[in-house]
Amino acid sequence: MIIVTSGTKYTDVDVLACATAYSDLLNLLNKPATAVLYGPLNASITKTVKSWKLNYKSRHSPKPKDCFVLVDTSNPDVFLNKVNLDNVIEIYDHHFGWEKYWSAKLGRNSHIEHVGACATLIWEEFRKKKLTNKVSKTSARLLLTAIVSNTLNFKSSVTINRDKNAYKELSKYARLGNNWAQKYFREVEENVYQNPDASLKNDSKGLSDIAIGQIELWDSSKFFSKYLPIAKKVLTGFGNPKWFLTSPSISEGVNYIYSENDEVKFLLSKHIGAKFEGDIGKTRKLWLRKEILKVLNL
Ligand SMILES: [Mn+2]
Repeated sequence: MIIVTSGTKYTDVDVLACATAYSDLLNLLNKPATAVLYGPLNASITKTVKSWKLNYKSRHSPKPKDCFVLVDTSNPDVFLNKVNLDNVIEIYDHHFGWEKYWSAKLGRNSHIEHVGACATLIWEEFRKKKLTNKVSKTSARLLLTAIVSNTLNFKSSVTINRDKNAYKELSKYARLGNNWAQKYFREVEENVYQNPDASLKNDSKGLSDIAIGQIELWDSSKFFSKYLPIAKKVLTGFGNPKWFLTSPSISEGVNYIYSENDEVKFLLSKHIGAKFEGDIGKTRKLWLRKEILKVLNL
């Protein structure tokens, strides 16, 4: 049996899409496979996504003969004791840092590439095997949604044409309609508002120089009019006077920033062109946190 799996900490929509669609593809090729996802589902897996016919296991006791395919992550530490690294036969990922480790281990079966969503790599495998017209509706829907989610609806600069092409082809099989991206991000937003504290905590980083909170929303203006006290509480909790909240507002293609520290405001004005009125700033394009960290040299 081939187990298609990912990290054990949490399962996001890209992980879910890649694991289920790739195990479908292996089964189409007469290689018995199953998706196994140990981590709990996070806010990116919305109620509509859950209503599709999802086909994965959340538990599995690996047998010595099981082989593994890893998706959407490549750091060997995140598989805990669930994966025998010597029995890994293939990996697909779009994160950086472990390319050499995997290419030494797997050679051409290591597929770590700089695309917006790992789902794009999995769809390209359907294309290579000439099985695009055999994709299940659920797998097509999951892969398409993962691309929309990971690229922030194509507005993030990690997006490349390969993501757009995959999306275009998948939309024929997914049949989700033109408004799906908006509907999907609204649902993610509902999940965030049900538990803003936890959502913020799960997406904040206390670096030695600065604490940074991030919250990705379809329309951040609503969050900014209501939830700043919660954000302040979470971010001051890192014990550093230098903190800011960045919130990509996907529908507008800009970020809202919140900071009460003049030095931080100055840096963000200078490096990402944020225009501040009081403690609230706004950028002119959409910035991922990892891009902000890069320009700030953090
Ligand atoms: Mn991903």
